[in-house]
Amino acid sequence: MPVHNTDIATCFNKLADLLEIEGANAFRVRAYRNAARTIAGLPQSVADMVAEGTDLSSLPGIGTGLAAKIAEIVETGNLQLLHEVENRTHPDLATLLHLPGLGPKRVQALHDALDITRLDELAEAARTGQIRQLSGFGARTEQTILEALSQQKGDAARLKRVLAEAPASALEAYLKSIEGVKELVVAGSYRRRQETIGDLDILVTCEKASPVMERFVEYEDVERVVSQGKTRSTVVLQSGLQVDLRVVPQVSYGAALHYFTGSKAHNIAVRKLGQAKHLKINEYGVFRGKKRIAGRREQEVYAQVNLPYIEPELREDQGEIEAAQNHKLPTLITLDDIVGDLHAHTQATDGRNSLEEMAEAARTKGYQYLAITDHSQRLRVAKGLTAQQLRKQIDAIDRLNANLAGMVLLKAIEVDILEDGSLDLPDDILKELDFTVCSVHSTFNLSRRKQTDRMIRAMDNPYCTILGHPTGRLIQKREPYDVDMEHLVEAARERGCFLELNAQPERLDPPAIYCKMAKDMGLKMAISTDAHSVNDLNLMRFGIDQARRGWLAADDVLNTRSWGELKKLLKRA
Ligand code: DGT
Ligand code: CA
Ligand code: CA
Ligand code: ZN
Repeated sequence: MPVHNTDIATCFNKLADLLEIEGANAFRVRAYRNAARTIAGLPQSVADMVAEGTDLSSLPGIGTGLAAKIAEIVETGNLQLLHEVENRTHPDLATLLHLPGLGPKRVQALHDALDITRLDELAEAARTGQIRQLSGFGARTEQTILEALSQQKGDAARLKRVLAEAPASALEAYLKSIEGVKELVVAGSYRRRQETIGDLDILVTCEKASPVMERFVEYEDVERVVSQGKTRSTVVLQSGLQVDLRVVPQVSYGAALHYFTGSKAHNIAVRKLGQAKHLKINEYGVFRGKKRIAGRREQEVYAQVNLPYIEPELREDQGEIEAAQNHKLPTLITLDDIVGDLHAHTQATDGRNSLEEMAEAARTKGYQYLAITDHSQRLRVAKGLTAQQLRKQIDAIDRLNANLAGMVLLKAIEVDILEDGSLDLPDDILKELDFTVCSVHSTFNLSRRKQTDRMIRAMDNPYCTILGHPTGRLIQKREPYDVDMEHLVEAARERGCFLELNAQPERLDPPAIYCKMAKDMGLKMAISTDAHSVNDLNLMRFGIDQARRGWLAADDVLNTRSWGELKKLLKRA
């Protein structure tokens, strides 16, 4: 069975979780988490690198110790150290760690006091009111746990799209190597770039004699064959991911691609337009009576119902059909439109690289600018900068910029929005900066009115420029805080502030509907990676996916503009 980068990352994350519960050294825990992130973000397969004899310790954040552990996982499929730690802790405890409201200390406390190791035991204890009685826990924590558990149930079967990329491309390469296979596309929600996917839908065209169906179920990563037929088979991979494979004749390729890309609601709307013209539209083509009049290409399906091509990211039946009829479809932003990044950390706080390394990486990407936005003083999870330290960083950036050709580092900060809506650094240092990203990192559980007021008060500060990760959600892990987004967008626009679209694949914050709302209300957004390493600058593509699902064009996005133009936009009246 091939070892994917995500397998290695999962292994390290699990190890970090268990070590954290054990109370291991924080740097050691962080080293494993950082390694997991690095590996998950690599474009090439680590297993291939090992096979080629590449020195893994040349990767950022990977020392010789970690390199040896990676090789061990690739070669044996296991990590001895993880087994050892699992044996002395309790492997199930790690799953508890990721629930909102629970950290390593609390997980340990639940285990010690109530012998809880599993989610069902936790649910039971929460339902019977045992948790609120523990010291360090309250009724509110108990409630948070219950809500998180009920939310997890419906969600658990879905996989974050980013985690499906490696298995999807491995399977794609395998299927493409089978004789007689012509076209192949991963369709469904994966192609629509949804945040999470229920399963993979792979569409293939091939020559008649192709053994693709036989070979599909023999794929080495298949755990279970759910069904096998001539044109349609379903398997479950070792990871639990389900894959549907459909084979259609080449004349039907476009119609099938349209059908299996979905969404179902979009398909139904298009089919209705067909019915009005006495056309039948299905996965085999567009038919008038018995005669197939189109279907080779996806575009033809739309053309038959007098529509221009609609990008997969828009196919949710949320106004795209009407927009297409009225020639109002946006020209969606692409990665090539991006000329800089407005949110990045360095090792001055919780990033991994130096100013120089970040600048060099941005220059290599061809960016015109990169904003350095380290954390502000009070943030507990990171060693935030004091005003004095920030002043030093400003000087360091000025010195560096003097020697940077064709690229500029912007002086900025990710400043905390405190509970009362004030910013975590004094105005007289904020005014020295090119702009600020203002973020909520604490007190997530305020009422909707209080949370909204808090964030609006932050924007009342004339040095507030961009609201960072505006809803605070972590996909499948932490619910957004309760905030009135419409009100927030309106307030931002009135004050000359902007919203960030955070590109971290576990954030993708705000969700696409709010990107569209911001656009409709005339508010531009910054698509930012929130990079914590040079490698993270590559996360921009996930932000682009989300922006496209939010209907954004290049013009709706701040960092498609030169610094000269952007500077004018960011300046508050
Ligand atoms: P998922 O897997 O839950 O993330 O979402 P999808 O959109 O990938 O849904 P899936 O895998 O059930 O089906 C793939 C596509 O096939 C779906 O997007 C549209 C099409 N499809 C499935 N069932 C129907 C149906 O009953 N009617 C129509 N018109 N299309 C369907
Ligand atoms: Ca699917
Ligand atoms: Ca499916
Ligand atoms: Zn940040």
